[in-house]
Amino acid sequence: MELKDNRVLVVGAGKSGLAVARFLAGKGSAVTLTDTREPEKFGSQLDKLAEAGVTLFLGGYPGEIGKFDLVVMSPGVPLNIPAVTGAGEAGIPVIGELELAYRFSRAPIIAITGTNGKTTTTTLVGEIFRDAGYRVLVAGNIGIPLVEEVEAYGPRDIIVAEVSSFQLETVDQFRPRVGIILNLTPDHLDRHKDMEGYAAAKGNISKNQRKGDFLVLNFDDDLTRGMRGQGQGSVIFFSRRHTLKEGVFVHNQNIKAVHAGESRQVASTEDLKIPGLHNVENALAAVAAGLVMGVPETSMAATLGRFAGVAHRLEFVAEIDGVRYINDSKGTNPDASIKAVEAYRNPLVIIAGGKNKDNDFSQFTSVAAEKARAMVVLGQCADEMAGAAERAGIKNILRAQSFGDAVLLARSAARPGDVVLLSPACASWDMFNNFEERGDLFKKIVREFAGL
Ligand code: UMA
Repeated sequence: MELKDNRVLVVGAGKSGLAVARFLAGKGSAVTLTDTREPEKFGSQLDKLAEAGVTLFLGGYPGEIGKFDLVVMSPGVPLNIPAVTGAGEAGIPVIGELELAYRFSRAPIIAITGTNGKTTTTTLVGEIFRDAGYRVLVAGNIGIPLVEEVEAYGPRDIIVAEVSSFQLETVDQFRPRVGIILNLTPDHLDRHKDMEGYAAAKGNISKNQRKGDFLVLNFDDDLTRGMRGQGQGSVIFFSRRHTLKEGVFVHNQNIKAVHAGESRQVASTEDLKIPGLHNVENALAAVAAGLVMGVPETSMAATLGRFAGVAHRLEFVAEIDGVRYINDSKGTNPDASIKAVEAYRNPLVIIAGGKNKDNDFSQFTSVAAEKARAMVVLGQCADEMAGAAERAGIKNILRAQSFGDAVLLARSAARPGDVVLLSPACASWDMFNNFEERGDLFKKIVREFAGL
């Protein structure tokens, strides 16, 4: 990809856009970085970029798209903003950071998408390959823009990339050696309009795959089971519920892998440290990736036996007066939060609410009603969440005025033996910059309770 002296518009100056601007400036492009945020919101963060010759256009977008040769979008910026809608007509390519990074990658890529479980599976796959002796880059939607590190990894290394539907919407040639689609349930419908649009974006993970590549799909999920038709990669199914002729599945509480005429027993599901049935599925998908890349099953078994999960996903924070506090701030949609609720047997005090992404909460609240001693609602969609909780029969619904208030209310509602579960079923963007900030504040408050 020729970048020298190319005039590139980078849209969005968050993690992704900043990394792209730096990368392109390093390649000698004439970069304009634009963002709707006003300059004063950035502090001194952009000074270095300006010094490196990047033109900043903040507080709005430049009007004239025709003066650019390429547009690189940040994943969080919708593709229909007026500033870039003319690009297609003018023959100016519009790509995202994932595509740009791909063009400079030399290591095989294992790309992981799905509505839920992406971060856990990506981290676990990274650990599987690290334990097997590979040099591994774990990056992407997980928080490290791929473009930042991609050139430091060669053909003998492995790149494990968490990829979101937003990132997959702007790929062109992106071709992972192994693509994984974990599951598909409604999410980001405010951006993708409907499930069809959302599934189409996810499906882009496999569209350029060729013979010798693999597409790992969840056999138990009606939507992903049907996604086998795209691209030329071989499909490897995983299943928690069915015994498969070929693929990775659970049989008598054992993870079994049947591939290329060989049957292997990998590990017992009892040995998994990560809680919940959804995490069994994540483990199956990770094993499938290891299997097709030739990682020995003994090595995978060792990794599965010690991997304890990731921050903000069913993360244990502290036990105070017999009450366990769990940070599941990464529960940013109803389906993720349903899985969180299902992972516990104890009575729960659930903290939920935030920015709704056009989701319906009724299924979440009816699953929650089976275990909820109380639900604390907060954020922009507090009324909607409270309404759904009431209809589902949750008796004790508490309204929080602030995030700190929510944690205090949860603490006073909980009894010894209960679990206080922060799993909002919503994005954090009404009160925080991201779910990490929300989870970090939760942990800070809980640790203060505990005097830690
Ligand atoms: N902005 C605009 N115009 C808009 C919208 C945003 O100018 O219409 C600007 C904002 O003012 C802000 C910047 O764009 O300055 C933010 O860009 P971004 O939303 O793309 O966020 P980044 O900080 O670049 O982080 C992105 C991913 N964010 C999103 O997809 C929303 C991060 O995923 C990812 O870790 C990071 O790139 C590195 O690759 C986070 C996420 O929430 C974890 N992902 C969603 C999810 O997992 O559900 C998809």
